[in-house]
Amino acid sequence: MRIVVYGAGSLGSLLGGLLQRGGHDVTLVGRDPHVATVRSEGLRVETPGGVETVHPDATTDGADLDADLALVTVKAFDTETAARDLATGSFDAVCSLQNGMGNEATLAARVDYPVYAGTVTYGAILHEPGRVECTGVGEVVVGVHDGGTGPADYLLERALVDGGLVAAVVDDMPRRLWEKLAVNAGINTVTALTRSENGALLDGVANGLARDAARETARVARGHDVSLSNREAVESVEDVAEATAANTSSMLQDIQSGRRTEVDAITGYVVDRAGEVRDADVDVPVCETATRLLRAWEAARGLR
Ligand code: KPL
Repeated sequence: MRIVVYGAGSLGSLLGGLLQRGGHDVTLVGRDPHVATVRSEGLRVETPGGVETVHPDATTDGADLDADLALVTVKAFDTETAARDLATGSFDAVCSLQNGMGNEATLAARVDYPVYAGTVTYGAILHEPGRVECTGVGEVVVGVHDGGTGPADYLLERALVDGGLVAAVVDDMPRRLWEKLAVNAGINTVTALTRSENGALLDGVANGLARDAARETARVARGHDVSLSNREAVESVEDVAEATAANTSSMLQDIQSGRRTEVDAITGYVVDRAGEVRDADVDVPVCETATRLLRAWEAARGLR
């Protein structure tokens, strides 16, 4: 199958590399010098099972591409650019595998292909151009954004499962997206603010903060009629922190590289949606404080 992975950061490079290794024809869309290195030397993929160099296509130009499937792995704030590019190409389906909420709506507003949503709990680090490491084998869960089944279910399942990923197509995507949001609110935010690896959240003060952020997210989800209990949200945070204990979360990688973070699409989104819940007392103090701290960090560096 021909698969475009639009966004060759840590996660996109890992998924693209694994799918190429699994027998698909992958094209990575990203930036130089990573793209130039992948073109000239290939992509070295380091997993707990071994190291392999694969040779996907790679390009810095995401317009006019043609494939069976496009997987979108750019940062949430770059989704609009991805949507414009993908609208000029030809695909049977497009699937957002990004952090944060609302990315599918941005894609669906531009492209004519069926748009799917997905969550990923693999840990990945792009150590240098052309070298990506899998720091935690998680899973990829995809489905129709609003729930139920869709025309490309089979295509997605074949692409991901045949490509060797731990993956499933599900029919309860809204709940899955909120659960992943709770994971990102707990893990990404707290690891970014405490400058720690995911595993550091398994105990101590950081654990309490991550649990509180997850509980707040679950409460807001329920305020929007999504059935996610506090316990389920907290368990997901702890399960993912354990499975990706050695990983540097994507938000901490952003902070370490002086890049803009996905705060607006994660805890910023939780805070916004909390404000919309009527007839209920939904306080989100941890998400609110974390959002203000991260935005202040970005503002001080001219990133917003
Ligand atoms: O989504 C992630 C991220 O870092 O963005 C997790 C799954 C929490 C892995 O770190």
